Order: sequence, then structure tokens, then C-alpha cells
Amino acid sequence: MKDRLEEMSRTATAAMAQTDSEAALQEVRVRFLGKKGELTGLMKGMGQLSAEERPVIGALANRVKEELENLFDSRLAVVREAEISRRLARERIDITLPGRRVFAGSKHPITLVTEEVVEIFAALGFGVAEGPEVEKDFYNFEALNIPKDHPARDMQDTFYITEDVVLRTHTSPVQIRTMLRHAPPVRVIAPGTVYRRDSDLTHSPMFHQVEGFLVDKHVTFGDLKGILTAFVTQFFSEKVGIRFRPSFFPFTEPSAEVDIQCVICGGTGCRVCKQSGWLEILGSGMIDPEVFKSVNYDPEVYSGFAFGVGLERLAMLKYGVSDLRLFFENDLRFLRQF
Ligand code: 2U9
Repeated sequence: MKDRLEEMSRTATAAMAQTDSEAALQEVRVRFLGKKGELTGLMKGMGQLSAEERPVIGALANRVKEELENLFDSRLAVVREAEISRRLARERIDITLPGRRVFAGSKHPITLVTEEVVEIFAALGFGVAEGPEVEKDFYNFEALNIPKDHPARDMQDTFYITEDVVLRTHTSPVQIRTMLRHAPPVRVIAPGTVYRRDSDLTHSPMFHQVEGFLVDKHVTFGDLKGILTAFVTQFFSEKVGIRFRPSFFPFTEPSAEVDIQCVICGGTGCRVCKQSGWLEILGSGMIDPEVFKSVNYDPEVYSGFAFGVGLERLAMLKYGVSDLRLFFENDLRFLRQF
């Protein structure tokens, strides 16, 4: 009996040591230590033992059972560890695979262009001012040397709320309000939404502008050229060709429009620049002394320049957008590209 117990213990120990999975180990446990296992089978023979042998063999059987159970527990820990290691080696997660992107929205191209223009002028020392979109005739027209009989006031061009109140046709009234509040020197830009009764392929009744002005003693047309050249080269490119062309505005004298070499064809002539090689992008000029008088600046002491730029046009040229209406339709297939 003693020999058979010891023999069984050796066989079970060897069998456990050979297992390399939890399932195989459990099988060995059932075979030797289970209810119908070999140890139980041997114990059934206890009845034939003498009274002296029985407790000795009983104690030995208990020791063998305890040893095999301990062996089982420690082997279980080993095969489980090995199984995890094998799984880790087999199952690889490719962390270089790109995840699925959630589209979190993006800024509207007009917002992007506004921010860029503001940033360039901020670096040149300009502050930012804002004002109402529903404006008094005085700020939108009268103070800007656009008298009652001026064609720009035509019902065809301007949205009238009452005889004396309009939707602003430019952001110039913001600059009038700024000058009425601040003595020179001032340098400010005014970005914002403006309204004109105009609607076709290249005009929208609501569009966006940035206007700017600088007033101080001894400001010259050379300052205007310097600032606007710095803006254009930073916004488009250091290499882009630029020219100042004489023009007329009621609120500036002399006045100039700024053209850049066509960003589409590089100046050789195309549909966008109407074969001229040039694109008009800015209006500008030295602020008219009449404007200074309406804000109580002394035109004998101060001079200044002003400019205006349409943001839809800047965005079209910068991003190569050929249809103005895309900016107002809010089609996500368009907006998602920015
Ligand atoms: C004050 C004095 C002068 C602002 C100016 C322009 C020329 C101009 C256009 C550009 C394209 C409007 O958006 S657009 O259609 N603007 O050509 N704007 S000078 O002159 C001012 C402004 C305020 C007090």
C-alpha cells in the first residue's frame, strides 16, 4: 500500500510537471485527486489493512494528497503565467494604425482670413475696433464726405431702415466713432460684416471687410505704401508683384487701388484676372481733410491714411475658391476642407 501510494505520488508529480496548459493540469488533478481518482481508489483498500498499519498509511495518504494539492496550485500559477505570455506574444496591437477621426468642426474660411489679417496688422501695431451693423447716416455717410446727393447713397446701393438709419455699407463708421473718442495718434483696424444691395456671381448683399487707418503728425503716402506692401507680402507671398494705381474715393485724397500679380496664372493672363495679369485687392488713400473736420481733428496738424479690403475676395484668392456663393451656403463638404 505504501509503495503504491508513493508510486502514484511520483506519477502524479511527473504528469503535473509535463502539463503546459490549465486544461491539461485540471485533467491530471481529476485523474489523481478527483472523487473517482486514483487516490480515492487506493484509499478504498484501507479496509484490508491491519489496525497498526491503518493510521500510518492514512497519515501517508493525507500527506501525499496535501503535497499533490500544493504542487497543483503552484503549477497552476506557472501554466497561467505561461498562457498569458503566449497570448501576449501571439496577439499584437498595431498602435501605429490611425484611429477613426471624430470631425470636431472647423473655422469658416472667412473667419480664418479675418484672423490672419488681424494678426498681420496687430504685429504692425494696429488695435482692433468694432461697431454696430445698424448705423446712423452720419457715421456711415456724412462724416465720410459722402453728402446727401452722392450716388453711393442711392436706394439701389444701400439698405435703409429709416431715412436716417442704414445697414452699414462699409466698416468706415467704426473708424469715425474711434476718431471721435480718441485724439491722435491712432492706428486701428475694423473687421466686420457689411451690407450692400448687390447680388450676382461676384457680389453678395452681405459680405465682410477689414478697413484700417492710421493718423499722426507727418504721415505720408510713403507710410501707406510701406504698410500695405508689408501686409500684401505677408498675406500672399514675399515674391508677389504689387502696384499702386490712382483711384477715387470720397473719403480719401489722393486715393489708390492696390493690385497684386495674379496668384492663379502668375501674371501671364487667365480667366480670373481677365487676361490682365493683375488682381485688384485693396482700396486706399490719404484721409480727406473733410473727414478730419467732421471728427474735430486739425487737418493742418495731422495726416493719415486709410484702406479697405474685401475678405471674401482675399479668401477666394488665397484658397483658390472660384464661386463666392460657397462662403454663404454652409455646405459641410466645402467647410470641412478648412
Ligand atoms: C475713414 C476714412 C477713410 C477706407 C477705404 C477703400 C478705400 C476701399 C473697398 C475695398 C473692397 C471696399 O470691401 S470693398 O468693396 N474699400 O476701396 N476703403 S479707402 O477709407 C476710410 C475709412 C474710414 C474714417
